Amino acid sequence: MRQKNAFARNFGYANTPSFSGLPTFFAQPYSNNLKNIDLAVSGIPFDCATSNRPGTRFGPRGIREASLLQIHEPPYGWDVDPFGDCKIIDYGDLLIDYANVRGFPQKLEDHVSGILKQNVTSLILGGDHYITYPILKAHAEKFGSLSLLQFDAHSDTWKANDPSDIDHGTMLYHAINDGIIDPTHSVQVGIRTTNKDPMGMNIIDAFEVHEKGPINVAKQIKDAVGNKATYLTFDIDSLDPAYAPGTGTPVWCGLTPMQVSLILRNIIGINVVGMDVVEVSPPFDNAGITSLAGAHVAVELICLWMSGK
Ligand SMILES: [Mn+2]
Repeated sequence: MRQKNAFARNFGYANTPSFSGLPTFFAQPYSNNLKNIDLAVSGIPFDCATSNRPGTRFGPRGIREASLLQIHEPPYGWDVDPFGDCKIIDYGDLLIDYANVRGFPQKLEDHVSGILKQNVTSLILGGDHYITYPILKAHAEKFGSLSLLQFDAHSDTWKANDPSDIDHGTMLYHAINDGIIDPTHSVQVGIRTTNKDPMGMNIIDAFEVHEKGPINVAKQIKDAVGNKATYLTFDIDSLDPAYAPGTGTPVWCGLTPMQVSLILRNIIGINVVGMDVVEVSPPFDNAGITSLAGAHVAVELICLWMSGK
């Protein structure tokens, strides 16, 4: 039995208002000590790989602040209570040298490897979607070839020549060629942009989600990823711009939060080994709804990860 996380249960009551204090993720302790920790949440405020409009460097801060709006009771509709039963810390942000973009990928890979080596699971708050590439490398080093479960409007597998390119639209092309993602056991959900070469990835586009419904889609996902070590990356632009306008490259006809929530709650049992939520761009947000969506997705991913343990 895990030690109860007493800190979490003091959050949101009259003596510890959610609107005061330092805005850590879900009011979890801010710590750089990974000893006996189950999950480290860290921010990667990097948006130099953005093809359209930037701003996701403010994503981790936006998600942290929005996370404090969530009720402090166990997340609704799940059979787990991560903030009561897991030891979760806010591991802070990776310090990025904005003047040394070329040095960033290795720095990020080392950051994630440092978490995984302590047998702690990593949840990353982005940042643009490029960051998933070094994160995947760190996970593949530990777990071998990975299944990728990707929620996204874009495939991010557009062909590119140079693996050292720092680009949020080609990193999965390189990751598949590297062999760190096994495309036959990977699924992209919510796609609605054209890429003639899917590179063998299983694609459930946004139209298919609307037509078939989330329960059927969940079954397809479970069949595809099986028991393989699965990395889950959630690009907030998988949601329709109505729910997530604050993102670099919005595309209409996206998923609804309810569809996402139902999909995630019906793939319990898959072997999630790492997670990220990316592309939240507060400067383009309205009323904080994209940050709010990012914070809710992050909590849902934590519940899914915990449910599969
Ligand atoms: Mn993406």
